[in-house]
Amino acid sequence: RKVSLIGAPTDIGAGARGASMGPEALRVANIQSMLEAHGLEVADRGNLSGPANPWLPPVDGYRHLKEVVAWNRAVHEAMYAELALGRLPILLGGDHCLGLGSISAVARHCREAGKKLRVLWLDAHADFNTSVLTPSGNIHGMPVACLCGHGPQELIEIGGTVPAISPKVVRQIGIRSVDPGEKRFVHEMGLEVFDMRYIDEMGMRHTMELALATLDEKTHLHVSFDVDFLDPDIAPGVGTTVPGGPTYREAQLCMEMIADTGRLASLDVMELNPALDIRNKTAELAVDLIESLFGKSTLMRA
Ligand code: DIR
Ligand code: MN
Ligand code: MN
Ligand code: MN
Repeated sequence: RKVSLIGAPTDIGAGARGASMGPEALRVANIQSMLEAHGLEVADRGNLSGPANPWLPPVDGYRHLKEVVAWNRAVHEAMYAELALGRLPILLGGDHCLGLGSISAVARHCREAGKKLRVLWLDAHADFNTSVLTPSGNIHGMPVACLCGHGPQELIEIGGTVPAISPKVVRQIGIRSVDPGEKRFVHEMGLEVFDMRYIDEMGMRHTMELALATLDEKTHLHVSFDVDFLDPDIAPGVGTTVPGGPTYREAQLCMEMIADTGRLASLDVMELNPALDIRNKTAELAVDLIESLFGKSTLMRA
C-alpha cells in the first residue's frame, strides 16, 4: 500500500501546549523509514499550516473555535485528497480536535466509494463533550460528538453531510476518564465503549475480537490513536495522562489484531506532546506500535 504522512502541527484544541511539535517528534523517531522497512511506499507530504494558538479562554463553551475550524478544514482537504488518490493517509497530530477533519474526510470518501466505515477510537477519553457539558472548553474533548452531529454548525458541517458519521460505526477502546455530563451523553447516544474495566475483566484479545467483529471486504477501517490511550508509565509525552491504561503488551496485541484484519485504510496519531516527553521515548513507542499496526510481528502466524 501507498502511505502518505500529513503533519498538522497545532495544539489549538488542547489544554496543554506542545502537541504542535508532535509531527516532528514522530519524524525524528523515524516513522517514514520504519514503515518503508515493512515494504510500504511512504510519501511525507510535510506539514499543513493554519492559525497560531492565541491561548485564550473559552467563549460560549469553546476555546479557539475559529482557529479550530480553520485547522480542521485544512486537515479535511488533505486527508480527502490522499484517499481520492487511493493512498492510505496517516495524520500526524496535533491535538485530537483534528480527528473531526480527518474522520469527516474518511466518511465522505466512504460515501462516494460505497465503502462501509468502522472507526476505532483508542483513547483514555471519550472526546464526547459539547459546549454545555465541557468542563474545559477544549475542543479536543469534543470531536466524536461533533462527528455525530453535536457541535457548532461550522465544525459539524466540514464534511458536507451532517452528521458526518453515525455513533454506530464507532468503537471506543481504553476509556478511563469521562466527565459527568459527557458520561450521560455517551449512554444516551449508544456509543459502544470498551472501557478499561472491560479490558481488565475480559482481556484485550476478547475486546478486540468484538471491536473488529463484522468487518468485511467493503469495510474501510479508520484508527484514531490518541497517544494518551497508553499507560502513562510507558507514554508520558501527552498533555492529559490518565493512570491505568493499556500496558505495552496489551497495546501491541491491540495493534496486531487490527493489522490481522487487513482492513486498515487510514490513521490518526494524535496528542503526542514532545514538551512533556522524556528523550522522545513516547514518539518512539508510538512508532513501534504503528509498525505493529502495519503488520510487524515477531513470527509469522497462521
Ligand atoms: C476532558 C479532557 N474530557 C475535556 N479531554 C481530553 O476537557 O473535555 N481528551 N484530554 O483527549
Ligand atoms: Mn482524544
Ligand atoms: Mn485522550
Ligand atoms: Mn486529549
